[in-house]
Amino acid sequence: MALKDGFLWGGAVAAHQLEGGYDQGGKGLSTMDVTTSGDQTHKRRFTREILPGENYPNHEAIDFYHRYEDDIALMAEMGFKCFRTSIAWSRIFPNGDEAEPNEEGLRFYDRLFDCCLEHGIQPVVTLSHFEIPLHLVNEYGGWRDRRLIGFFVRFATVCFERYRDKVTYWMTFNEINNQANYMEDYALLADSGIVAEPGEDRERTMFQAAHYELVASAAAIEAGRKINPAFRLGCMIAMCPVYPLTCKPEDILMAHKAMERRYYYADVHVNGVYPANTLALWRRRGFDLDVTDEDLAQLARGCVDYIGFSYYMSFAIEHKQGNVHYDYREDTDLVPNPNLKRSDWGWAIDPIGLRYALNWFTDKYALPLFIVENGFGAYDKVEADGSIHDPYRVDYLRAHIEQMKLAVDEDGVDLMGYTPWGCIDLVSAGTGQMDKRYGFIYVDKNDAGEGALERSRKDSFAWYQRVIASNGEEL
Ligand code: P53
Repeated sequence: MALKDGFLWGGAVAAHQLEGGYDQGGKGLSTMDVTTSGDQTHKRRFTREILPGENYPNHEAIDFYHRYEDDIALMAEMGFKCFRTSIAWSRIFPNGDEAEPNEEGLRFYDRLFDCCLEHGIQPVVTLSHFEIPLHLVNEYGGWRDRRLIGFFVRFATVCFERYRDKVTYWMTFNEINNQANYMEDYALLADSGIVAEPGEDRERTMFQAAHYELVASAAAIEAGRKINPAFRLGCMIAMCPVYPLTCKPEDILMAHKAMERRYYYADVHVNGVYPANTLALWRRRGFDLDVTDEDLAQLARGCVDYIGFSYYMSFAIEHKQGNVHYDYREDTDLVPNPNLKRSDWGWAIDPIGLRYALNWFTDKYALPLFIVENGFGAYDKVEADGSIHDPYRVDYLRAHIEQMKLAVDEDGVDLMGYTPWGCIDLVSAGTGQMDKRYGFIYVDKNDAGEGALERSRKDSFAWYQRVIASNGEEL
């Protein structure tokens, strides 16, 4: 038996990608409520307000807000032990900066978590998953502003106190390192609510915002521990290992530098201090960041208990001539890995990369790990009889679970659980599409927003049910 008893099999989603009900229950607007849909060739756009004639896929999403009871029953049918979702900050604090929370928003998550627990499903909760109250962007410029630390800690504390006896597993910021790709507008916006100004030094902006987030995360963790010492408080890292394209020393060092840039956030979460490489980079750039002694003390008091991470793909990089400082530039220096196939969205399929990632985290941090996202975004076809055959999804997940088991069995990785992403079809974060599907449960809705929102079981549903029932033995 590779996996321990009590292994947390389940699935993962995020509030804005499935709830809908964007203006229900006293909810305020969130950044994702004013972000349009896109597709493979068109980027999503942040419009700052709701404009007529635009398609905002998160307004309705899959209407989980009204249908969660039936959806959780389907997850229970698959045998889920846990269900990872996020709390929409703007349901609890509609503007983000109020003194008192919105009771109706709190009650929604009471009902949702109670429903999970009645089915024997543990909620696993991310506090900030790619959205913040829109007011915090318009009034404060998002995480550019130090005052967001206080607002976030208040939000986290309210959630910890309210759901003290319902939720054990928490994560502070989803894929906090996604913004390492700061040249992509979406990366800055999703994580930090930052709209970059023309000509601004985006790298500096990113490091400053990420610093405030890391301090806020540490302060929340310190508060959470006092509220319930049994809480398990983690971070969440987007793990895309960066491989050297060749064994040229320049490429090896380039890949190493890329890994430092993508994962310094984990160093801070785990060790409570900035690594030397990041401090050296700030010095070299001449960044005079707002980092106080009290901040540094706070970081050290709020280290995580475990590392949650997503894994979809690996990257490859080569050292380009003239890049004397081995700076990581995700938009220009990544290259296709000739050894790997890609999804329809260009994501390299690399199951062994998951084993590599599990080993890398374990060797570097020696903490329990939780794979809180993994999955295959694909187009699905509904047959005339309503069935959906998705062997490509099963192939992807099987290959990754095999590698995950090897990491536990042969490499000694301490793994808490596995929650594939988008266990029910939902709105894609990157493109805003519905037709980029990850689910075991199909949702009848397409990119144009058409469909009756009915749910049905794909072939992968019964497959995953068997996987869970056999604790990963029957793949
Ligand atoms: P979508 C990029 C790279 C890796 C993970 O992504 C990413 C992204 C952002 O697009 O995000 C995570 O929906 C994220 C989820 C997201 C999921 O991966 O673009 O935590 O919110 O939906 C899949 O296909």
